[in-house]
Formats: sequence, C-alpha cells, structure tokens
Amino acid sequence: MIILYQFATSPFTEKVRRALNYKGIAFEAHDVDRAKAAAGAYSRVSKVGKFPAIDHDGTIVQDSTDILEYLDTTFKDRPLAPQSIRDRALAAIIEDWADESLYFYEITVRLAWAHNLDRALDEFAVSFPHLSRDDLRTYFLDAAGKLTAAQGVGRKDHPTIVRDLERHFGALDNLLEDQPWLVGDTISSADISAAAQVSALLYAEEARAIVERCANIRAWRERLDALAPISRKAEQSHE
Ligand SMILES: N[C@@H](CCC(=O)N[C@@H](CS)C(=O)NCC(=O)O)C(=O)O
Repeated sequence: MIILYQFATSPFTEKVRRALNYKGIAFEAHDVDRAKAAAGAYSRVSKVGKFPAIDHDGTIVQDSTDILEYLDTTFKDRPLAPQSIRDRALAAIIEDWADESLYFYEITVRLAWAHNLDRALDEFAVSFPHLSRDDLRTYFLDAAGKLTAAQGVGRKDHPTIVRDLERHFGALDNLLEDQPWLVGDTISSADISAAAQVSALLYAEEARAIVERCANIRAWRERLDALAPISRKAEQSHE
C-alpha cells in the first residue's frame, strides 16, 4: 500500500494524486501538519521537510518528479513517461517548466495577492490546524511575499505578472491546438505536471479570466480530469 504524505492544496500533491489515479494505484493520503513538519515530525519520510512524499511498503520517495519516476518503474501499466527518447526529453522539460516556473506564479497570485488568498483561506487551513484564520492570512502573505520576492516573480508589478501569465497560458493553449496531449499522442507526466500547476493558478481571478479565453486548455483539463482525476484532497488526518 502507498501512503501519500501531503499538503492537501499543494500542486505537487495534486500531481502525484493524478498520477496514482491514472495508473490505478490504491493509496491513502495523510495530511501533513505544517507545525509538526517544521519540528521534524516527518523526517522519516521527508528529510528536507518538503511534501509530497510517499511510503510504499517501507520504500520512501520524496519529490513529485522522483515519485512519478518511481511509480513508472514500479508499476509498468499506463506509463507516464512517453515512449520515444525525444518525447521523454520534451516531457521532462515541460514537467520542469511547470514545477519550477509556473509554481512561482502560482505562489504569487494565489498566496501573495490578498484578494485571491482570502477566497481560499479556509481550504488552506487544513495544513495549519493550530493557526487562527487571521494568523494564517498574515503567515501566507508574509511567507509567499518573501519567497516570491527572493525568487523574482514577486518583484514584478501586477500588470506584468498578468502579461506573463497570458504568455504561459498562451503557450499551453497553442501546444494543444492540434493535439490532445502536450507531448506525443497519449497523456504523460507533462500533462499531469502542467495541469496541477494550472489548477493552483486558477484560484486567482486573473488566471480564470485568461483561461476563459483558452478553449484548448479547458478541453484538455476535462480530458485530464476524466483519465487522471484529482481525487479527494485528504482521506484522513495524520499525527
Ligand atoms: N520539487 C518538489 C517541491 C515540493 C514543494 O515545494 N512542496 C512545498 C508545498 S507546495 C513544501 O513542502 N513546502 C514546505 C517547505 O518548504 O517547508 C516536488 O516536486 O515535490
């Protein structure tokens, strides 16, 4: 049995849940409490204190990209990596673009922009059971603001970030113009990784307005939801 340790609203967790569901692998999801994680309570499954991590009958894998690779190696049915070398390379590059570029836009517009954060605060509270709503709001605005300022996206002004998002969503929409999936002719880790970041971005009203104009992205998300559903965000809490 696979146990998935997760922050329920993290895009990296959605990525792993979609992959597990696509491959038809049973799993239990445990919500990680951030305060306990910071105190080292989960060091057995994540030495670096980042999640997702999985425990597969004692084998521990941390980092969504490593987890997807592990799942493909261990469960051969319904591969997430494309067949050809070139398509595998493209999928790896798109996965990294989603995880390492789109992610910082997600952190900025969903967590550091108060008008978007306020709508989702109750959902985020699952990972912070000991914080009041006000403290949680302050925590996110401060932590996300500092993180994205250090990385760079957070130092851009609002219109520039919206323009960047238009460029990123536009690229995705164009890739899907004549084909159902981002790489090759079947679903792959590229689709699952990008879709997970898109889900997180869509918490932001600015992103929703852009995707409203991207028919290819909307149709692609429906195909993905049918084949690789997100599934429940949390199944049981974890000590
Ligand atoms: N590259 C990692 C990124 C995971 C990650 O950044 N997770 C965040 C939540 S979205 C986290 O665990 N943050 C806790 C921390 O940095 O202390 C992956 O793909 O799994």
